[in-house]
Amino acid sequence: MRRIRANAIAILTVAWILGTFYYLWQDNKPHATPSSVSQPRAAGGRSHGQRVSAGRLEIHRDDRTIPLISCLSHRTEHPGQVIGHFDEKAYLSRKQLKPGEDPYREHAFNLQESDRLGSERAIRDTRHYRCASITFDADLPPTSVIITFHNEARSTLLRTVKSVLLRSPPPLIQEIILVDDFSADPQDCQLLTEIPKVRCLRNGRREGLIRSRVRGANAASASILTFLDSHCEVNTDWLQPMIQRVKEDHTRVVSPIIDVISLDNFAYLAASADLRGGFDWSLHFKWEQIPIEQKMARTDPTQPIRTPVIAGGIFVMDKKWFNHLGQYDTHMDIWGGENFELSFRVWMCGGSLEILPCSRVGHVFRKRHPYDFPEGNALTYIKNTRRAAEVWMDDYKQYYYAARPSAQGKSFGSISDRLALRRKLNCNSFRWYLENVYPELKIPEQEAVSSVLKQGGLCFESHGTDSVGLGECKGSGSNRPQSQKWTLVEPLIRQQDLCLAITGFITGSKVKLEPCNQKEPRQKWRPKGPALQHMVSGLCLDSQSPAGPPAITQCRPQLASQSWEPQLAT
Ligand code: UD2
Ligand code: MN
Repeated sequence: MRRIRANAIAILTVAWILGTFYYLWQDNKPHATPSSVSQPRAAGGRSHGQRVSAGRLEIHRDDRTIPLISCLSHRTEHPGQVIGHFDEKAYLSRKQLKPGEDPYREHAFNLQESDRLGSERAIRDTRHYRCASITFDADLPPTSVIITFHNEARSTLLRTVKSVLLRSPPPLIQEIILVDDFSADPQDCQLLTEIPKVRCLRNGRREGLIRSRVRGANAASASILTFLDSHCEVNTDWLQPMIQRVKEDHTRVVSPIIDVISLDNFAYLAASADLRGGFDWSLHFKWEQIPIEQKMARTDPTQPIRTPVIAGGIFVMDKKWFNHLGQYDTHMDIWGGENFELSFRVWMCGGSLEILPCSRVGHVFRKRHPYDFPEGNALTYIKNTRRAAEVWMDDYKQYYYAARPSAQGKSFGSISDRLALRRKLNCNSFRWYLENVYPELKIPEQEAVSSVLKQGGLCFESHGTDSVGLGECKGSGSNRPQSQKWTLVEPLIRQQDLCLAITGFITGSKVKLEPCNQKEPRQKWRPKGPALQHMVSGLCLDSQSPAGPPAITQCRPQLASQSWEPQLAT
């Protein structure tokens, strides 16, 4: 009896050991392929498929199951629901590159590569790792996405639209408004309306991107506007940071970091996170490093970057604020300059511009325009930037004209409605903008040519650090002493850092040298024939007599004592 019991225990022990081994062996078998994941197995309710769908997970399997779930939810939930049953193959196949055709000709990027990529490729999440842990309000408002285009390639346009639908939380996308700016084929736009949320507006004639965007904005039904170019790919969680910032303060106009999609092979490349938008006096946009003091102060790489201007194509703005600030200058044509006009207006009229490092959008930057400009590229850019300069830059527009002499005399239409807008909005001056937003933009040093101021055979000269008088002319060219070299850059008569100033505003007041200050009324002069007139008192520089100390007296330019003949000193 005892023997039978011992045998039974031994058999049970062996069975238990064998059972355990079998169990572990089953568990270590390679995973089923995703296609077999949904096929439940009967035994013991331990099918992989049931684990995923019913969520009955065993702790020691978690690390393997979680990526499977996220992959599944991405693959099966998203495309079907947000893209619908759009016949993508048919859409793309109607516009294929013909054998031997130059793939760059029509769009100024490699169309062959773009077509080959498909519309749903994965791209690298280029954000700083800390961005992934930022949370957003649960009740962010939805946005209308506005994409204007003229003869865009179908594959890039479709990828732009699909990336928006696939990489945005669906409730945040109210609609995608495509504004077809009179492209050759109306179907490029029209066919895309089969995709849920996509609307298409077609211009009856070519309007340019500025008026097209205004049309899109007017048609938008959401309270927040999001503008995109037609050859973009938005990246992970691109939208929430922008909507969050605008929700917190409707006067903020925000843009993402714009990553680079190679125009040759369509590789998605991360852009530097230390850049902001800047420009030179010719109103040429450029990316520039954040000023060093600001860089040092940035302890949190997820924080917004204040930017003097935006690149122009990709930004989010409250719709009411867009309308309140006067939308865009709709007398600007085709392309260019509207980003300066918008940027100056936003800053000068009470808003701000930011780049948000936790929002990333890729864009195909091109080297040339693939489309025509009915009035010519250069003239259009000049017209648009001239309008921006004339309306917003006050006296500083002189530096724009100095940097772009060809702009003078070119027509730019009437700006009275924009000037009225500026008055109505009670905007700050351009000087305020330079001092508060873009102090790094330096006022150009005007060509400083040094001259001698001759009177009779004598030369106007400095004595010591502050007094002046007439003296025998000495040397010539580079041998001439510094004390006899003057630079006349209106309104200053300058010798190095010292400037000629009057000591009183009445006739007979003596003149002297003092540290230059452009704003000091006592230092302001202008030429009046051969004489030099003090601008505020209206009196003229007079040597009185060769021996007497110079002073200001009533202007009589015919007097020898008031006649100064500037001659080049070098
Ligand atoms: C940049 C901006 C662009 C715009 C421009 C200055 C980015 C990424 N891009 O130039 O949005 O602010 O600077 O004006 O910041 N388009 C039309 N009608 C036209 C011409 C163009 O709808 O007559 C469309 C075009 O298809 C594209 C968008 O406007 O979707 C911008 O044109 P672009 O891509 O040639 O400009 P880009 O990126 O060189
Ligand atoms: Mn573009």
